[in-house]
Amino acid sequence: MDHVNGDIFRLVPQPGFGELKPGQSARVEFVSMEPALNISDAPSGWYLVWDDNLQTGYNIGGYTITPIRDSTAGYLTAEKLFNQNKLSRDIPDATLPKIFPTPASYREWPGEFIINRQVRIVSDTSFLSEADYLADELKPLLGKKPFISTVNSGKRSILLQKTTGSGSGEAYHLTVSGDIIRIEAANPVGIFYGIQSLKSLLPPLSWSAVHASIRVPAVTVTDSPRFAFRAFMLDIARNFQTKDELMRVLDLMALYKLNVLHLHFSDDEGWRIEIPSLPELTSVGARRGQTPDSRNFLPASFAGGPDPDHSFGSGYYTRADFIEILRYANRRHIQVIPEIESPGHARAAIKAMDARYDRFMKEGNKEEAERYLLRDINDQSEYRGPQLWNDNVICVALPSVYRFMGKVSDELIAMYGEAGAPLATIHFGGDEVPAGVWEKSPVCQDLLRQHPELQGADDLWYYYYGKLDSMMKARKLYLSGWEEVGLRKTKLDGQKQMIPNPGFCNNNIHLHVWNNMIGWGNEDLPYRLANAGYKVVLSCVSNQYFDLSYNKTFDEPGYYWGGFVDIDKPFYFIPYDYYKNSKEDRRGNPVAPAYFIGKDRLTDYGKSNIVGLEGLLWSENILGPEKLEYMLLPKLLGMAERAWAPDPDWATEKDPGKSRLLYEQAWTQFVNVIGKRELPRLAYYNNGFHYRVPTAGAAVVDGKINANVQFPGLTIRYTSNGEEPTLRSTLYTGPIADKGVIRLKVFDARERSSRTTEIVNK
Ligand code: TNX
Repeated sequence: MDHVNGDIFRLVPQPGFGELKPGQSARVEFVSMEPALNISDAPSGWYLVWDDNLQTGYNIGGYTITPIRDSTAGYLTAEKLFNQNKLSRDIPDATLPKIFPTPASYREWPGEFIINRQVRIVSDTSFLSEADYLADELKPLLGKKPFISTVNSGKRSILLQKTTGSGSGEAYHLTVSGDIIRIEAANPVGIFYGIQSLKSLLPPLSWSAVHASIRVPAVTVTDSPRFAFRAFMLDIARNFQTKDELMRVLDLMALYKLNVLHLHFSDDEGWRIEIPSLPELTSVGARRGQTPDSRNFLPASFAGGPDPDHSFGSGYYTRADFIEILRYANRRHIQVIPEIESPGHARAAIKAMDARYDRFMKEGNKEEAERYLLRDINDQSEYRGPQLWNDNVICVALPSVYRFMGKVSDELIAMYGEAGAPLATIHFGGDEVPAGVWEKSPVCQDLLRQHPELQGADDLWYYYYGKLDSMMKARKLYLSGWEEVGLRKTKLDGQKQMIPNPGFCNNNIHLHVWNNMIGWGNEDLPYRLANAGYKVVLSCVSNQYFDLSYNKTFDEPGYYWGGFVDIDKPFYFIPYDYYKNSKEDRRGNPVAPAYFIGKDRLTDYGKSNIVGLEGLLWSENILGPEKLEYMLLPKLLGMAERAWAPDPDWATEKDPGKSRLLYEQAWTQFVNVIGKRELPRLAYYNNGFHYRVPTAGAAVVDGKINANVQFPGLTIRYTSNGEEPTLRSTLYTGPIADKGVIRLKVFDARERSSRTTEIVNK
């Protein structure tokens, strides 16, 4: 077995292997570099390549993965889950607020407004775009798009009114009474959020069919968000998502009042936006399949298989698609931040520009060939990044690199212009550049000689980001990147150390800081950077990485290098003091509060530099839209609550005992809202989202099986005859006396179900 590159490995028969006849088998054993824990650790995407034709791969059909039964792995058992779920008490529906995320101020009154087909939308002229959006949103519920008018004819209507005076940016006021629905705001965006709250107020099953009338409870709501920057990052590079799926994500973001889509559209394994003047970016960079040399397309990473025409690894948005996406986002008051990941994690762009180079060299046009080249062809440097590529870092000493970045930036800027969508920043990555790069590149060595102030290859980093910063400023944009953009490598007592780089700290650079890994020593990095003057978007791996597996179960997919992330992690995150609520390390072991003694805390000045929160979904394991929705939902709702709702009392309460009680109350309310209002809504909204239905917790108590679920409102069904539970199986209403193997499944409003829980009652 050997490593090819990146995540690609191969098994090669050695002399003496002989021949495999139909029906025969061979056994291959190997020891992996890391322990395996869940299904995502298994090798995947197997196919066959014959030595005499490396250009073609053959799918070898299905395979099975046998679960690991390791009692020492600390898996989440039915009993452990049962104990966790005890905090999810079922509380009366009437006590639940009917708007989510929690508004700043909310009151319910007796009475209701009936929305029916006669309802009109009466809008101030400055809110006609929002009025049209609201009418479109109501259409599937009523079977007809409501009539929009700018004159109030006294009929039963939904009013969109402009407040006089200085309403703050995104604030709105919503009143529902027996005869009127009124949304007031100073700005279109406020009206837009008032509309989301109105949708939230509708009975959750309103989206399941066309209704003659829909009852809206009487309320008064005054609301505005806690953070101005409420972001979701989606990686469409590792695996692609279609335009339709991206639009579904935008709808979801709008519903939960998120306003920034950070689009990670380029990485080692893909480039997903067409740049017409650089066609290889997508003709080579947006396709994956069997290839020995990445000349025509990229390798078959992440289980994509050998055929570039049938792979979740292939696909891109045409220029027209992307403009359409930007318009769609803009109508929902969502800004899209494009990310050109560089100088590392840039293999797709590098290989695409190599292909362009080859094309022009064949024509004998060396000058044009070199115009956008991203690597020094004489570079002998040896390196391997965390994702095991040895050829994925751009050479920052080449002028052609800046020409490329400028070119792509200008093309993107033009697309935003055509879409009429705002663009304030471009994110230039900065992630994971391994040691060893640039060291044996003649071009880099020349540059270092010309710039004596740069003391070695490490310092080329500042050179690169300094130039990008100026490039952005010249285009009236600010620079965004991962935390490395604001870090300086140095040493303390001979040990490697990263400090906030004083050189760039007051340049309005926005850092999306992910590394607060508990146990790696940089737990306080987001706070140190904010204290030093960098604008910080909290993107913490500990709580906000949605691609991390929900929990430690063999069948639960996803990475877990940064811990396990279920909906509680983003929900209990305390943005200004997350040490206070860090409950476990990345292995799921408890951490004591004392662990954080000596770590830098966020100063008031630092606080003013925290721009907001970001949830992130990396897509190495996301093969297709259903997998995306499974990892995203319902975790996204925990993060949406934290980004929009006021700072909760349990976060600020100093007394640990009181804080815990307050938290448990808040959690109970939250899980009831999710289970009884948001999941039923999402089961049908936009034809339904494929959120994860949690598995049942179960334990033997006094000789009977007791069962429970994370979200009250979902139902549990079981069998005691060994069969898989179905919709016809017995509904769980209380302890089960049956003996033997009990199998339980959780069902949602649309009758989708969870994986099965098995427990024995002896
Ligand atoms: C780390 S955190 C990455 C990504 C991976 C992700 C998987 C960061 C900026 N980089 O390249 O996709 O982990 O969880």
